[in-house]
Amino acid sequence: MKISVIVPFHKGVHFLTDCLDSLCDQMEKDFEVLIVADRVEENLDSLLASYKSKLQITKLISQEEGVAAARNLGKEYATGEYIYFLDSDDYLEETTLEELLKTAKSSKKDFVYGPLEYTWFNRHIYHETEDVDVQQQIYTGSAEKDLLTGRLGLRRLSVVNILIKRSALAGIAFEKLLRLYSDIPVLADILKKADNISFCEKGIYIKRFHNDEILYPSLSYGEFKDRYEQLILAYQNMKENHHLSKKLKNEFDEKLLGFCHGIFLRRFRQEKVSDWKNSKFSMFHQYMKEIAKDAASDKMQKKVLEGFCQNDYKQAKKKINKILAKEKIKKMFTNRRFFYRTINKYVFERFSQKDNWVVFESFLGRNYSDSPKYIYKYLLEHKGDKYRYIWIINDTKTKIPGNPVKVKRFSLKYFYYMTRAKYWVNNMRQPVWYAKRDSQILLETWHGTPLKKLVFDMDDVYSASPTYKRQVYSQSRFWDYLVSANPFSTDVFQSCFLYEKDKILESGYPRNDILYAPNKEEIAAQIKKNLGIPEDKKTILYAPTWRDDEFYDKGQYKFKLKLDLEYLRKEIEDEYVILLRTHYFIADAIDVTGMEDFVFNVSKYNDIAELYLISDICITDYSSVFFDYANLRRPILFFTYDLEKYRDVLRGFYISIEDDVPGPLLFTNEEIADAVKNIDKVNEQYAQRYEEFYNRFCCFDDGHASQRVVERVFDN
Ligand code: C2G
Repeated sequence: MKISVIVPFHKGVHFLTDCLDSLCDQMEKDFEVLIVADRVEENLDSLLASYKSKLQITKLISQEEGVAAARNLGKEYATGEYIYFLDSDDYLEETTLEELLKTAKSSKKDFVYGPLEYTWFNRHIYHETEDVDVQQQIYTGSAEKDLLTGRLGLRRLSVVNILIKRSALAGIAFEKLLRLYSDIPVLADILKKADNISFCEKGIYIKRFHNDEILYPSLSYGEFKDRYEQLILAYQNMKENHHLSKKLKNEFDEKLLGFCHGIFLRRFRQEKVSDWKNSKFSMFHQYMKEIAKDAASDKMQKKVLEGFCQNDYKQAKKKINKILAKEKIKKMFTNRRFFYRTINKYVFERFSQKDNWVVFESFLGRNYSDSPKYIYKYLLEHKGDKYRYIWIINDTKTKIPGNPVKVKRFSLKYFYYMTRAKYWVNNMRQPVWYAKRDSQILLETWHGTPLKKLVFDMDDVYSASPTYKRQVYSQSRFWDYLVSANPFSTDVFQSCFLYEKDKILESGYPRNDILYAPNKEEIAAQIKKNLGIPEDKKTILYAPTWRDDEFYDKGQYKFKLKLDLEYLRKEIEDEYVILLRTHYFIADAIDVTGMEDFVFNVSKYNDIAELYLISDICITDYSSVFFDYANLRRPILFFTYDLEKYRDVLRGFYISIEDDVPGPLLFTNEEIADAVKNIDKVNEQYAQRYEEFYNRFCCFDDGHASQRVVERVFDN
């Protein structure tokens, strides 16, 4: 046996699948895989069984916790001439093992290492997508530089991707006490044999960052509360048992100082608990004393270091406050939002809370719409003056009944009202940095029954920032109530937001109340009139969603209209007009000049629910629009010209779009014209499915959702 690949495994079979697939695809075939299971709760055995015919796998069960013990156990059972550490969340190029082995043979060295590439993505996206973000480090061929000082920070020091002669590892073991940094002393031992190490440029290893630090935190980047204590342990261990090279000492110094500095700023200064001021401060003092002065990268770090060295908490705090105050003042004059936030913190937060103030926000202040609008209307009608109402609306000229206070999002007034109001009603996520106070109540209505997979149900987040999952997690912890439109949403919200069931309001969507209004015909006639739509024409609403991969900038998405308006005009203009409604993320304005009598661009229209009411047919795609529209029991057509890409590459759906949706999937303009002309036939064909869909997704809505929400949240 040439190589023993040791893979410690604790959590995340989806990661491990990528890892094992990449082992199956190795050009080099002479290796065994030792999977060391460390407190595994998932079904590892069935996964391993599926690789039985492709890989020579042995499963070992670690009796002790942690990666160090797992690697030691793997090493004990290894029979290969070489040992190779691979982490279960990472994967290899097809030629990695082959190349490393080639170099080992030609150089006759006991240790051969290759480069690491860092990515946020799974193997599929990494290999298939051209613009996938990959981070690389420059490799020089000098082992100490490449494995130690060249890697950005201690977190990246790792024994993975080093092919090691098993005999050369005799006497070297991972220290089990070092939960987060056990690689470092082993690396230090390896580096002592610097002239026995060789570099193989083509032996590439793909190290995967985790975009889900909540369910699957990685050891190196997860948020571990005791990271700095772990660092100190590693520091001690290195000092006592290993020779600490000057470079490594500097690296430790900088890291240790960085950590202490960060902790000092956040914890020591804020917390009233004296533990941090006394015993912990002194504990850090001991280690900081040994840190070289030049490890401090700026003035503030220097002061922190001095404070720690003198073991004088008060002095350190005073000096730092002075520097911080100066920095803050400078920032206040250059960054308006920061200025407002500072005023908010030092002024507004001191004012009393107003128990009868309610702040509403819909689609980030873009319009007066969606469930917040209908909850507001209900409150206004039934509670009137009992509450003071505030709308966050970027166009403050928007007409809103009841004369509420209107404020622009992130204006000074916004902070004033948000901080003082007891209630926040929102249909999207609130800013990450705006922490709600315990006494405030955040009613999250969300903005659609989920079709596209969301947050924790998404494997890789293609378009969002890699820290998206962590952000949504912390934001959703502040939601006191979450509105659900159907039992299906209730289930999904529990998994996609990791949200508790008893805080979910199974009320139906307030925004759909209008679809059940007794006078909806009258309302519709009025809306049609306001929009100038000829009375004798029927209307088709085209409301597509956005595409994750087509954008200019954050939140600024492109949209290329695939609906052939000229063609449709020829085919259906006698009977119909089209209402064109792009998603609120779309920045492109669609030009309908010359077609004003056939196409009405209603992309800027405040409330899509009103547009549903005046439409005889709805055409959409992967938008949650159809869940709401189905309440009207009117025909829905799906223009899914890019179905495969959207479903398989960009998102993944919760339901089967082929089998569950209440209308036909259409791929060309001809099919659309045909379906519209034969709409009765379509209705007949889909009657049964529509019924099932309606019962499944529209079962809570009955025109009284706002009332149920208000009773639960405000009357409680
Ligand atoms: N919407 C709209 N116009 C469109 C598309 C959508 O006004 N052309 C509104 C609808 O109210 C819809 C909501 O925006 O329900 C959300 O739009 P989706 O297309 O479903 O997409 P997304 O913003 O990604 O939200 O759980 C729901 C999801 O998060 C979907």
